[in-house]
Parts: sequence; C-alpha cells; structure tokens
Amino acid sequence: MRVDVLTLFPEIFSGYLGQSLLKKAIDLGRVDVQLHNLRDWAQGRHQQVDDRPYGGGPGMVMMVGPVVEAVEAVQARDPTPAHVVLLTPQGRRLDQQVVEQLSARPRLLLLCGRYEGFDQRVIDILQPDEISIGDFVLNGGEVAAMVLIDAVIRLVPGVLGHADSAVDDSFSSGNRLLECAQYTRPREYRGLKIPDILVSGDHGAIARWRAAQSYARTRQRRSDLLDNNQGHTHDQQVD
Ligand code: JQB
Repeated sequence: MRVDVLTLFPEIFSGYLGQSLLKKAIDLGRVDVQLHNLRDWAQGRHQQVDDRPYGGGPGMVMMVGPVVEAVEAVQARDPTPAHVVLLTPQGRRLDQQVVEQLSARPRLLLLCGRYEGFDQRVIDILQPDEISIGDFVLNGGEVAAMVLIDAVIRLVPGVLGHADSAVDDSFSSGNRLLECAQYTRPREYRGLKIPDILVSGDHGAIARWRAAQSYARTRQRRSDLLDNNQGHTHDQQVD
C-alpha cells in the first residue's frame, strides 16, 4: 500500500514513521509512506496557504488553490489513483469497519489541515472521503492521520507478526467484544495470583473462560457494542 500525506507539518510524522512495526513494513516494501509539504504549492512572496474567512470570524481558513493543486500534483506521481481522505471533525466516524475498508485500497492520500479547516471548495472539487477519528477537537489533521495510518497498516498482509491477530482483534468484523484480561509471568505479584484456569492445561476450558470474561466485560463497560445496530440508529416512528 502507498500512503501519501499532505501536511504543513511533515516533521510531526518522522518519529512515528521510524517506529518498529511500521519501519518493518516499510523496509519489507509492504507500505510506502510519502510526506509532502503543502507549503510547496503556496503562491507568492509570502508562501501563503491560509487566509481570513469571508464573512468574518476568528482564525484562518486553508486556501483552495494550494490544496487542490497539491492533491492533483501528488495524485499524478503514481499511476494508481489514490483514495483521497480528508481528516476533519465533520467527517464520518472512523471505526474498525472503516479501517478494514481503507486497508483494502492500494493507495491512500491523506489530507491534513490546520487553522479552522478548509475552504468548502476544496471539498466540492476533490470530493474526498471525509473522516473524523472521534468527537473531540484537535488542532489539525496530523495526529488523526497517524491514528488512521496506525490502524490501517496493521491490517496490511505481512505487517503483523501473527496472521490471526487482526482477525481476533476487538472490533474486527468477526468480533464485537472487548478482549479479556491477560497475564504473563510472574504467577504471583504482591499477593495477586493469576486465575488457576490459565495454568490448568485444559484449552477448551480456557477458551470458554475467556469468551465468558470478554462478554461480561463488554456488557459492563460497552453494552453499546452488544446492540445489533452497531452504533447506527435505525429510523423509527416516534409518536
Ligand atoms: C483543523 C482540525 C481535526 C483536521 C479529525 C477530529 O477543524 C477545526 N474546526 C474548528 C476549529 C478547529 C479546527 C481544527 N482543525 C484541521 C483539522 C481538526 C482534523 C479533527 C479531527 N479527523 N477532531 N478534530 N476528530
């Protein structure tokens, strides 16, 4: 998978991209992340990419020209057309189902804004897939783009150590339960012992115990996950 990232702050990504799992995927040629500075498409002496909002109001807005021209230029750098994603609080919510869909794309182009967001004509022209990572406000799209890359990359075949880890994950399409408690050595710490069942050697009993734990935890902490509507409210008559 190729991922192009357009941002005013490419350096934000460098520490993250050097990290082990991603570095391994990049070294193996499974993932190719290319960073591009939107400033390179700015016009004029001041290299301006933002301007004051028409109609007044606080803050600045990302200009349509530099952003659209940057996306078009980066698209043209590879013959495979990229699925264009714009990170924005106005987007559809990122969840594991969306992550799975994105991971099937051969190429993504992630557009990261700053300030108060983009001129609406960026969206009208590019018609990007607008995605939000959650109902809170960030200072820009970069951290959201790293969250998206992190979640998508671990589903790319050959990136995870164990092929079934991703299938097993909480929220994967085959699983909508939280993971159960897990333990490693030592068997006792400050008087806290691990559950005896885990050292019983009875793999069937262990699997049943874990499934029951997962279900109980999900019911206690996230009963919304047990609803069959998967978070989407069905229209209903309310009179
Ligand atoms: C500017 C962003 C997010 C990108 C995601 C998420 O968009 C704004 N609107 C009003 C005030 C401030 C901003 C800041 N801002 C570009 C930009 C926020 C993404 C963002 C996001 N994806 N929260 N915030 N879940």
